[in-house]
Amino acid sequence: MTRYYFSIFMVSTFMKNATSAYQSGSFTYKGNASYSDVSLLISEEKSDGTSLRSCAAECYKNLDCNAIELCSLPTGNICRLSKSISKNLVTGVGSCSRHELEHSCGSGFFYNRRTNHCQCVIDCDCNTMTPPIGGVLTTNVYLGVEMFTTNCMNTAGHVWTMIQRRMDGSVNFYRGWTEYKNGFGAMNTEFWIGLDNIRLLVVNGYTILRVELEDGSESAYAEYSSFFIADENDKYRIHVSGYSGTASDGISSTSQYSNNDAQFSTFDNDNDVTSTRNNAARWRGAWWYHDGHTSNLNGEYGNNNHGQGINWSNFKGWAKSLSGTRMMLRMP
Ligand SMILES: [Ca+2]
Repeated sequence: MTRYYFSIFMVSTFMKNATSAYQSGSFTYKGNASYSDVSLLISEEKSDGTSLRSCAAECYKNLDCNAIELCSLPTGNICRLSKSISKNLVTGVGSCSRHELEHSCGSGFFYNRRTNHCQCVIDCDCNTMTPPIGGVLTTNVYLGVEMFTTNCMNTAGHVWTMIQRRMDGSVNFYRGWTEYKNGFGAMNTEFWIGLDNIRLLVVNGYTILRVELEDGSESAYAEYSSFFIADENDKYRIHVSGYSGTASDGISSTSQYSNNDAQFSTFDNDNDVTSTRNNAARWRGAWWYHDGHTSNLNGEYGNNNHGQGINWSNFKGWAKSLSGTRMMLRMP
């Protein structure tokens, strides 16, 4: 099938924050679509005068609209605004013509006009999920060609991509470099999403970190408006700034034990500054250690020995292993 571009009208205001590639506001003809491909936002029948031009104008008013269908039925013409994006050209039943907003985000992606970001097709990252407030949904995350599974949590007014969770001690977190690089655990209990996946999120714009901590029924949080980790060549070195929250700063405080700007270490890959020992082994975890630590969220569950448990020292000190943690990222 030959693809051609069906220019509707020029748009100067709706797309002003987007790159110039979106200035034209044109639709791309995708061929006929079957109904199962469509998430209906509205279905409006007009007795006459429904045209591609007016249908496109309706779509531009709604930032959730990514495609339109113009259908000719015996009862009249119908304009459908669609949220869904087709991965491929679709041919189907009926006499509907489908037109999708033109973009340059690449195959399998669309341009989200609410966030001004390229985004994968529906239900393939946490930005497209809508867990209930305080709740969690599991999804696959596609960032380019990469894919991994994680939890999306709706908290503090945003849907976050979870990168770590402790809740019951059911998963052993005292593991080596390869497992911390690739990830381990179970989505319905405890997991570490993997340093390579965290790095993938960061380079795709997930640069706000939220840490939620639980000590029995007591909870606290820490947020960092800027979060970044380097690649494996620099041992996933961490950089955070812009702390806010109720737990006090456990990563970038002025403490001599602060973890900021440290490389990641595991018991079998010692990248800390202490020449006489491996701090991952000393603190029974895997973390960004210089020497001591002000946080140790991959420490040993239930271990209340000094510095060896799940610690956030400014919240409950070094001799209290927390009962639950969640580390989560989102885009600004
Ligand atoms: Ca060492």
